[in-house]
Amino acid sequence: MWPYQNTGAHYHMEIEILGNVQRFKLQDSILIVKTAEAEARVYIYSPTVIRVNISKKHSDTDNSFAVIREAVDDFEFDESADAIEINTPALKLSINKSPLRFNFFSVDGKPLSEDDSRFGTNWQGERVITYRKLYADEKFIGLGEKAGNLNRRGTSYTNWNTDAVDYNNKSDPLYKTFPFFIGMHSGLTYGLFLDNTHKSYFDFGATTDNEMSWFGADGGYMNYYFFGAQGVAKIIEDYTWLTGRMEMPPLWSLGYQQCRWSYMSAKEVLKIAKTFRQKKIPADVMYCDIDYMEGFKIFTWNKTTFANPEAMMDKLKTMGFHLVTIVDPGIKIEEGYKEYDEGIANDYFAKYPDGENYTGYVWPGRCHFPDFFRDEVREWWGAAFTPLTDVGVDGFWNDMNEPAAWGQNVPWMVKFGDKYMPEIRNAYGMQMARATYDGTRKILNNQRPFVLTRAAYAGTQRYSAVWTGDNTGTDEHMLLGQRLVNSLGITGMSFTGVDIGGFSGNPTPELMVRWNSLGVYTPMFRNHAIQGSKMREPWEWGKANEQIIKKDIEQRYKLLPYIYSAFYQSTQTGLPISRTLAIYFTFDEKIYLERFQNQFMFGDALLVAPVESDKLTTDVYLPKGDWYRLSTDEKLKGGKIVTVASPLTDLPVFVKAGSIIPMQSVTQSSAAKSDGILQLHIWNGKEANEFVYYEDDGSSYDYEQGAYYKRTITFDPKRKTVTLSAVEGSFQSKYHQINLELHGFTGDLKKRIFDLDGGIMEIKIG
Ligand code: MIG
Repeated sequence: MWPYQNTGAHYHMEIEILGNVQRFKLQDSILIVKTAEAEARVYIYSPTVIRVNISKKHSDTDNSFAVIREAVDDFEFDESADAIEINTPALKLSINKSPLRFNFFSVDGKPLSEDDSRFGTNWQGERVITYRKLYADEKFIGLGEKAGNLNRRGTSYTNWNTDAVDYNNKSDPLYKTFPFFIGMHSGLTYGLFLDNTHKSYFDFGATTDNEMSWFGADGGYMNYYFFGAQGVAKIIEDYTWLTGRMEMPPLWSLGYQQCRWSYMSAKEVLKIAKTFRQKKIPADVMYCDIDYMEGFKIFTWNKTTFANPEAMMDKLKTMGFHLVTIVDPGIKIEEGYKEYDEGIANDYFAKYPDGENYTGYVWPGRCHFPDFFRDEVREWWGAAFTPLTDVGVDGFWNDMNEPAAWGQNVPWMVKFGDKYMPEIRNAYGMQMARATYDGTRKILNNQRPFVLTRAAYAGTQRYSAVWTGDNTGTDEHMLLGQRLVNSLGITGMSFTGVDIGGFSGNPTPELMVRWNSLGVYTPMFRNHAIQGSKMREPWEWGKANEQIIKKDIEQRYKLLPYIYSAFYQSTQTGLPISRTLAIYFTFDEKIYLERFQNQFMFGDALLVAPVESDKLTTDVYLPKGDWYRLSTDEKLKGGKIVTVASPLTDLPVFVKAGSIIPMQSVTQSSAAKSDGILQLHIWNGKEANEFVYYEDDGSSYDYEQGAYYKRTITFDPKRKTVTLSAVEGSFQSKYHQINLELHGFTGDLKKRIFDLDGGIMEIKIG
């Protein structure tokens, strides 16, 4: 029937293309459709989320690392001669019977995404691919941490978590796997999440003469969730509804973080921390990279250079610092080393088929690798953090978890849980982060751990922040890093960062200054560098540059109330902190142009234009609307390209007219005593606007019991009022007054300082 069937398949494997529907039935709210070669199962998750699962042979174990929701248990469809039709209030799936094809439409019948009618879903051996029709004006965004342009049209990608040391703007794959993208065409949007941890492929019209896009994996099921909501933000909301959202991070982790491979002794860590305080450069976090350990053995301290970690931690705490320590998965093979002995005794390591433990070579030497796919192993790992937590460490940096051993390749025959490496590699880092998060959360007893991971799979936002691995100290990498952060945000990863300054190489002083100014507007603001590179701390760049960097870091601390509220918003809606303009200006062609594609919104109000360190004047595209330059209050009309000054002292940052930004006075750490005044900034605009202000103790889980402080702040230009709704929640704000700062208004306020109380407050501003 198919002319392609016997014509020399590439791997001498026959191509099996989904043929005609033979029969179908509804069983337990799952529509099961059979053809000669396969069966498809269709599930409804919500009016805008439908799942299609196609397999040659379905098994009833249906495990996902990513998905935390279940299908609804009510399902209706209509049948016609040619098709089975599923209509939800928001989406229509038309299942073509001969041959079996899946075509999605908006409720009013406009095509959102359709199978290529010729090839649909097919197999070559175990490799399963779905070919889709490509629309003339179709653009694609997503896949998380992927190099290249914002618009992924014309490119193809592979997901295979890799220690991508020295990557560049063409490298693929990198460290993480997020098989979720958003397609946009004809004024319509849709999303698609291929929940499959095998090596997977996405081709956005790169190889098919602009006729088809395609995606698939080396094994497993063609298992995708289709999102039909209109609007990129809505699709992100649905995707994070399905795969989970981050929880409130510890406030301290939003402060400035100073890292290096490595600060070599407790003395050095303390010296750096002290220098921040002496120079009055705000900071919250110090890091210990691998050299704090004894022979790189995880969960140990070096007996000479970190002889008394408790004393070090006490001093750090007195100075208002938190410490994050690195952990790698590789457990050194050495009798007498606790984790090795326990892992052997309890059989916790990944195995060869003959039952021997897999051995790879990493920093400690020969290592075994915990099998994080088993509950008991994750529990053991999570409980092993006490040598760190007992002395007061509350941040845990998970590195090398692609997993990376020297030489990279873990043999395909190595078994994790009941699966072999090719099937689960992409989820290993996520399971390590999960074990770390669950375990340390338990140990820390109601305090929030901070977890940071390099490798990840869809859903990792529930456990951990991520950083983009080993970048390089160049302008190009600064801009690429911003795109990675923006793209990670599309796939639920809101808490993200890059190595400010670049991991490899030595940035110029100008780049270091510029990159720090961009770090202010990065969800995680962390400075990190490779061993052997020049020191990177803010005072290493000359007096004048130190002052600029200091001011930038101070700006970060002023913005913390705004940033913390943006994180709260992300816990509620999945919207990231750093938002590609494609979220708001989806069908504005200009935002996809290479020279503007790095621009992003930081929270609801700020548009940030990253710019190279040697460009002191730059073009910025301001989308429709009115904008103000943050530093000068200069008003600019949007919907056009503007040329603006971009000196190293003033990164181009713009405020959307009508915005509300709560700020605070500079403090030296996020926990330092506040002056008690919330600086409430409002920029004039024509339209009413709202901001949800959120605060809690910043460190515990008491907010889950209602110990938070939340109020909606409204600016109404017609009525000329600023209103604070009554306080929700039982937490006492650390601010007892607001200082109203108006921008772009005429006339002066008679009174600017207002005492805060819990009731509705209405302030007349004109
Ligand atoms: O083989 O721990 O990406 O941030 O400093 C290198 C040393 C291992 C790679 C991480 C980097 C970290 C480094 N690690």
